[in-house]
Amino acid sequence: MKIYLISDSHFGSDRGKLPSRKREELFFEFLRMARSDADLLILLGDIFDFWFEYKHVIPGHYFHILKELHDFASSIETHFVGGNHDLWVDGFIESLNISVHRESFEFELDGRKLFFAHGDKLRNTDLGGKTVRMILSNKVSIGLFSLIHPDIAYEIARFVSNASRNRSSKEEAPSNPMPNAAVELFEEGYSLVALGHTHVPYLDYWNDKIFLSTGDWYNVFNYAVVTESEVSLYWYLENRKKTIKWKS
Ligand SMILES: [Mn+2]
Repeated sequence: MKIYLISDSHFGSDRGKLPSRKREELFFEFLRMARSDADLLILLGDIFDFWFEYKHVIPGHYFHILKELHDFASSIETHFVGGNHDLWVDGFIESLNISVHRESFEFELDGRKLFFAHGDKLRNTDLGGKTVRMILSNKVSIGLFSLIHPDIAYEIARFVSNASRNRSSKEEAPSNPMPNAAVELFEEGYSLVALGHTHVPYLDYWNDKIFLSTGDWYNVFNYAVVTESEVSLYWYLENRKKTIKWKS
């Protein structure tokens, strides 16, 4: 069994290492590769720099991504875990055959309990990131936000989201890439804790357990693969990877 993971592509934002359209093309390449190899794909948050669902409107600039994801999900089981930029989903993503998890996703592989979340809630996140999640998780603000014309709403979101990203890249360059909350999860019995959000790729042991930070598809271009025997973190553009084997 091969579980593929990818996070933090922030599609729609042109502030990454490459413009969004170029990152999307690379992502489609990645999907084609994963299609012939993966048994399961987990989109671990902040795939979209901003995602908001209206009753009658879907954002046109995401059309190609949505189409590719729909095609992919029709043959490979696909899960979407909400990030702080894209947790407001209300049926449309599900209509693409993708399972949606607002907070986290758990999976059992070969008797091991695996925990997947975007991770912003497990860290002391910056104010901007919190603001976006707050807007996107509160029923009243969602209701109010949905009254704004979508073109204006997406401009507001772009502004807030840029502010959030700038601040997180300054504040969150984590000297310790593993948040304390991960230790609690390990102590609860999880063998793997996999998080996104920091944009810092990291894979290492915590005692006999494994902590994975999925990096990003924004500046570094990472993805990860979990199997019954090992966990690998890939640097797609550099054609390199780090692999560690399960200890127990
Ligand atoms: Mn994030």
